[in-house]
Amino acid sequence: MEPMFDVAEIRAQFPILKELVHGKPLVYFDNGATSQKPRRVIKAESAYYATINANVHRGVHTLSTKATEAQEAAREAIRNHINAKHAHEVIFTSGTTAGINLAATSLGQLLLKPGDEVVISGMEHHSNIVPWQLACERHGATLKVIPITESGEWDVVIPALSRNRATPAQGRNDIFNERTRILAISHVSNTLGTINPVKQLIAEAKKHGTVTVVDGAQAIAHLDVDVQDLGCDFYAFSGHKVYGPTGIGVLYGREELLERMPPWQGGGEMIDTVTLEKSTWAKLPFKFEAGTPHIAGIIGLGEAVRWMEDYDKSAMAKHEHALLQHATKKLLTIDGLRIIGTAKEKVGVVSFVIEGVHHYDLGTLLDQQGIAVRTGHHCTQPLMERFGISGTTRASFACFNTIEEIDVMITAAKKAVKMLR
Ligand code: 7TS
Repeated sequence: MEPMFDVAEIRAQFPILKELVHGKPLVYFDNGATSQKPRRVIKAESAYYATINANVHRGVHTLSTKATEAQEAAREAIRNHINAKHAHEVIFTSGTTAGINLAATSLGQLLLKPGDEVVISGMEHHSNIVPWQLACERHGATLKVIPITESGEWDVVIPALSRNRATPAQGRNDIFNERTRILAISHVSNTLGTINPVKQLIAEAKKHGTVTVVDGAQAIAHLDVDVQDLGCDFYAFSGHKVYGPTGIGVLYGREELLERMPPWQGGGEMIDTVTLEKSTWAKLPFKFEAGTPHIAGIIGLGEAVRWMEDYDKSAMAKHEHALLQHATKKLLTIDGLRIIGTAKEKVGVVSFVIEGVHHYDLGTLLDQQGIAVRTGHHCTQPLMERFGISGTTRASFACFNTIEEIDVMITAAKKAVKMLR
């Protein structure tokens, strides 16, 4: 039997969906920027403050023990959610950006020498570009970029994929060589929605001894992420894009590499011993968690992944795919509209431009109707340059969105286009 997905039951758990915006029911299509939070997550965070607020790993007193236990239970829930081998491979950060900066700084120090190469792709978010530029600059390494096709996919030959194709792929096949130290790529593009064949590219990277870092910011809420199956060395994501709180995120790292890497930030909690001459480091994961963590955020994020685990992930993905298909079909009925990102494998993200209509104006008029979309370059300026555009209007869906909401957006967009042309 087909798994059931009751969207009304899901919607009832998100208090914000009852809000009115400009007197209209909120239609929230900006989940790529941040997703909304179910009541369970909001409650878990406030219950920490209301009942067990204390610092972790510090005191012998009861509240501190309870806070520590709640934090470590959240770490275990997240380990389970991404199928990491060990809970100490789950490092808490403030978000994807911090996770990638940690990886780039520490791996850069461990691995990069003048003349080495780091590979990223042309569809990366700025937070998976700039930290690598900084690391390359610091260590005299070169940044190499996988080009992007017209449909918004990596233009690269991956033997495991091209074997099954009728015609061989055209793209670059000179990505890896004996100097390639790090591959840093997004699992899913925030602007295009493309689901990248990360597992296959990671397998290629491994043949060259290249360390792999995956930016999972846009994948974690939509795909069944299994870090061991992907074979990646690192996987970064933000809590706030997976129905969890802001200000908290995760960097998964493979134990063997985390052990060899130098710490990123120094301070309390990350040390074993300190003298005025020299310090030694705490064991994993604490070596990478300097200072008081965002305890409430960690507990909230743990609850968010537990909440997701209560649902059939494939039914959720199916629902979101139906939203994507419906939105794509309906948007294309708007005269002069072009979708940016037409890959075969996509999550529920549609970016588009409309002839004679500026994305900012369209976004403003949609907001007047209670519809939240994002406009602009989406922190992917090199990708905008690749497509020769200044920005797009982007609708990004979550499991609580409905087909009816898409129809509301289409009607509003058609009205807006008439006004703006
Ligand atoms: N990587 C990707 C692929 C992202 O989409 C984002 C945020 C980040 C990294 C950074 O995440 P943060 O939580 O550390 O800020 N993307 C977006 C977006 O598409 N619209 O607003 C933020």
